[in-house]
Amino acid sequence: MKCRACRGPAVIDLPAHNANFCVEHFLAFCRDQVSKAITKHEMLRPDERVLVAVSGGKDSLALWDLLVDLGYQADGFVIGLGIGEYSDASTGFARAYAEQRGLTLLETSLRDDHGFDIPTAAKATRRVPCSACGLSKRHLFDRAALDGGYDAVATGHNLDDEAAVLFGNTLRWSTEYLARQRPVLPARDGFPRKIKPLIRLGEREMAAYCVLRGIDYIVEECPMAAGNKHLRYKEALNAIEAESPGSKHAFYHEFLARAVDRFADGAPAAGEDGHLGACERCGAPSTNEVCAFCLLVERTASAVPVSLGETRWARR
Ligand code: Q46
Ligand code: ZN
Ligand code: ZN
Repeated sequence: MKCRACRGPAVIDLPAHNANFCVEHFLAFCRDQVSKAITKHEMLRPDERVLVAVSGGKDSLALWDLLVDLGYQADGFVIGLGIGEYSDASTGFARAYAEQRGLTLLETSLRDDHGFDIPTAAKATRRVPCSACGLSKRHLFDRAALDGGYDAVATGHNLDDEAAVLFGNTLRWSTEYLARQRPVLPARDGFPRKIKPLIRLGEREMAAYCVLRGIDYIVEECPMAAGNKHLRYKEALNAIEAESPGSKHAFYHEFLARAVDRFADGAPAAGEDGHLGACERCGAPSTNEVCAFCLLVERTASAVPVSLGETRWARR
């Protein structure tokens, strides 16, 4: 197996790209893919500041590493979700990475700063944990970006993630979600710009990138992800990809090139589905007097804290 660029011994094969690479050229390939995504979708200008949503997993740490390597002013932000040891370990990996590289990591803890954690929120709201978790992350990342004067929030969603979400949205023809499934959401009405620079790289590439760059990350999946439909969609897409390399890339990127605009009519523009004002408690943009995050804080304030093992979501 020889590297496509230098003909030296290759360490990784990428069937979707019909290529093998040595360490040096694989890392260059990853940088190139991120650079292409940023330029093509006008995600970030060289002088802009970006806040990376860091989880301690391979994707967000690789993203942070790649953005810094490409010369962007990128700081990290991690949220302690309170999902047992998983959260403690995740935050630990984020801190260790930032420390080793001398980078700035902003932190908040749901339990210490907002009075609840995800297992308690899941029980109190009687909804899947990912619902309170996603809501909290969106709210806190937006707030941190605006407070810190960042131009954009970058998330580590990779090609596998985006293709799985697209698969789910297509199975149900969720036209509103299809219209919004873009790699860049422009800043509007008090929300910062959101960007996904890893859309040209898959999970396997991100894991290899971390190993080759010496980045330690949390390997375990979130213990509350059981029942998450996207895991099944990923398995289905992996089976197709194994038979037909490049399918995931074509599925998602051809959707962006040829289809996403066709759904634009079905998507309500900002504020169209209700007047967008400011939450009376925290000032965040909201269609109601009190935003969904402040309602969650209120709802969980009186809840008895539960540990991860007490919830029906924990994998055993
Ligand atoms: S949303 Fe759900 Fe993740 Fe939150 S509860 Fe875990 S699996 S961490 S990306
Ligand atoms: Zn090479
Ligand atoms: Zn609020």
